[in-house]
Amino acid sequence: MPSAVTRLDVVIVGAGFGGLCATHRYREMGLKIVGIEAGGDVGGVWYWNRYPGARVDLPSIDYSYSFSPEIEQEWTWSEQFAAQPELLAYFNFVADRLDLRRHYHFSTRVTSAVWDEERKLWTVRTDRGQTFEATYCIMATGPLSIPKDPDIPGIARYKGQLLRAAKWPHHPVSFEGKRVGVIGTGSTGIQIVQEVGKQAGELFVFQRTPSFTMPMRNQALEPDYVAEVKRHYAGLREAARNSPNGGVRPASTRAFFSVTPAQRRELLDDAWKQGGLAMLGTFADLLSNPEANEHVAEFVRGKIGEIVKDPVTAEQLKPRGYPIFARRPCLDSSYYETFNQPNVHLVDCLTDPIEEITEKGVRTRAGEIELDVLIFATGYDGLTGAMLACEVVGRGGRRVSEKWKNGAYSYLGLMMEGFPNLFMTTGPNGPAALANIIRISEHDVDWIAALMTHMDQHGLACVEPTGEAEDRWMELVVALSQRTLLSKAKTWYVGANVKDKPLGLTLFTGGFPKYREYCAAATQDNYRSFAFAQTADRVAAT
Ligand code: NA7
Repeated sequence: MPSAVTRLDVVIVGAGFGGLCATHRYREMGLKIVGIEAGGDVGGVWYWNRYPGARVDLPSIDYSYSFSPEIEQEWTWSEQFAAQPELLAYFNFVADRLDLRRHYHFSTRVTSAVWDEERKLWTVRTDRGQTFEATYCIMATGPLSIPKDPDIPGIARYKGQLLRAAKWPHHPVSFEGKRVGVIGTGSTGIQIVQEVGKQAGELFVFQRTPSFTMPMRNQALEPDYVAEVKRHYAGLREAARNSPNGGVRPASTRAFFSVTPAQRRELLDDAWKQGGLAMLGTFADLLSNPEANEHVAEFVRGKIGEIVKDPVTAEQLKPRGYPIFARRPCLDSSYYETFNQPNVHLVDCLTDPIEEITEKGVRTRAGEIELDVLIFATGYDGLTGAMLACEVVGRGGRRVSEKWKNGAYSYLGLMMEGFPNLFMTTGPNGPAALANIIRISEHDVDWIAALMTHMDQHGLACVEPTGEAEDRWMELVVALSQRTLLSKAKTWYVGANVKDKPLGLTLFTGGFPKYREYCAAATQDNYRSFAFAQTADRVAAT
C-alpha cells in the first residue's frame, strides 16, 4: 500500500555542508522542511570518505560554518588541516547543537523529483517508498557525491578484498603484511598511498596521470593561535568572502615575469618550505600565462627529482603535458618519499596500461600482479553526477538529463529555466570546486532564502529564471573559462574523467566575490531575470 504523502514547504536533498546549512536556515524562517540523505548520518562526502589518511586540503579554520558565532566559539580545531574523523565530529557537533538530525530521513535516496505544474509543487519520491510534496526542492547534493565507475573489465570476478575510497567501510581495515593495490593518483589516491605504504607488505600504485602534489606541512594548532582566531573570526570570514577562492589562503598580484629568475626561485622555494597552499599565492598569473605556469611546473618536477631516489620512478612521477594547478593541486605529507620505500612500487599505466581485473589482482600489459586488497581511488562523476543520478523532471515533463545533454546549463548555478522552485547549492555553473565550498553553500542558502521570502511577501507561487537570463549567464561562464588554463587538463572539472560525458569547463571562473555580485544583482534589479507565477492555487503546507 503506498504510504501517505507528506506536504511540506521545502524538501532538502543532502546532509552535507549545504544541506545542513539550508535545514537550519529554512527552519529558522518557520518553513516546514524535510531532509533526505543517502548516507546513514550527516557529513556528506566526509561521511563516506573514511579511508586512511583522508584529510581536508583547506585550512580547518576556513573550512567551517560562519553562520553561527556560537558554534565558531564552541568548536576547536586541533590541526591546521583536519583529518576526516575530526571533520565528521564537527558535522555531528553542528547537527547536535542545532538539533538538525530530527528533520532528516537517513539511509534514504531520492529516486525522483517531479514538478506538478497544476499544483505548483514538487513531488519527491524515495527508495523507501515515501512521497513528499513541497513548494521548493533544494538539491544540496554536492559536487563530489557520485563515485565514478572505474570502467575496468573484470571487477566482479576479483576474489580479494575490494575497497572503494568513496564508500569506505566503517570498521578499521588492516593492511599489515598484505599485498595492496591502489588504482588512482588524484588527491584521494595520494592520501591513501602515503598512509597504506606505512603498513602494507607490498604496495602497488597504479598511476595513469601523475598529479602535482606539494607539501601540506600540517601542524597541530596552538591554543593561543586558536584563541586569536576565535577573537577574529568575523574579520577572517569577511576576508574569505572577498577573496577569489572564498578562503583566507595567500594570493598575489605579482606577475611571474615581473621579477628576476633568482627572485622567482626564492619565492617558490619559500612557498615549498611554507607548505599548504602557499605556492598558489606566489604569482597572480599561474592559471593564465602558460609560460609562467610551465616554470612553476618545472620547479615542482625538480623537487620530485630531488626527493625520489630511483631516477626511473622519479621520471614517471613527474606530471607532464598539462598545466600545474589545472588539476586540483594535491597536498601531501610524504607521498613522493613513500616511493623510496622498498615495499612500494609504481606501476606506470601510461606505458603499462591496466587491461583487466582478474580473480587474483590486476593484469597490466606486462603481466598479472596478485593482490590481497585492491583499492579504487578513481574519482567522481563530479558536478553533475548527483543531479543526474535521480530523475529530475521539470515543466512539461522535461528532464534535467535532456536539458544537460551538452553539459550543465543553469542560471548562476542556482536555478534552471523550466524547473520552477528547484534550487541547487554549489551548483555546476557557479564557482563550486574553485572556491571554499562552505562559503558558497552559505551564500547560496541565503540567496535562496531571500528569494523565498520575496515570493512569500508578494504572494508568488513559483519562480524560474528566464531562458534569456540563463543563456546570458552561460555565455559569460564560457567566455571566462576560455581565459583560464583550467580547461587544459583532463579532469572532473571538465567532465573528461567520465566516459561519454559532455566535455567543457562550465564552472564560473570569475572568482567568488564576482559571483556574489552577479547573484546580488540578479535580485536587486527588480527580479527581471526571473518569471514568477501568482499564488492563487498554491496549496499551503499543513
Ligand atoms: P580524481 O582527482 O578524479 O582522481 C582520480 C584518479 O583515478 C586519477 O588519477 C585517474 O587517472 C585515476 N583513474 C580513474 N579511472 C581509472 C582507470 N580506469 N584506470 C586507471 N586510473 C584511473 O579523484 P580524487 O577522488 O582523487 O579527487 C577528487 C577531488 O577530491 C579532488 O579534486 C579534491 O577536490 C578532493 P586519470 O587522471 O583519469 O588518468
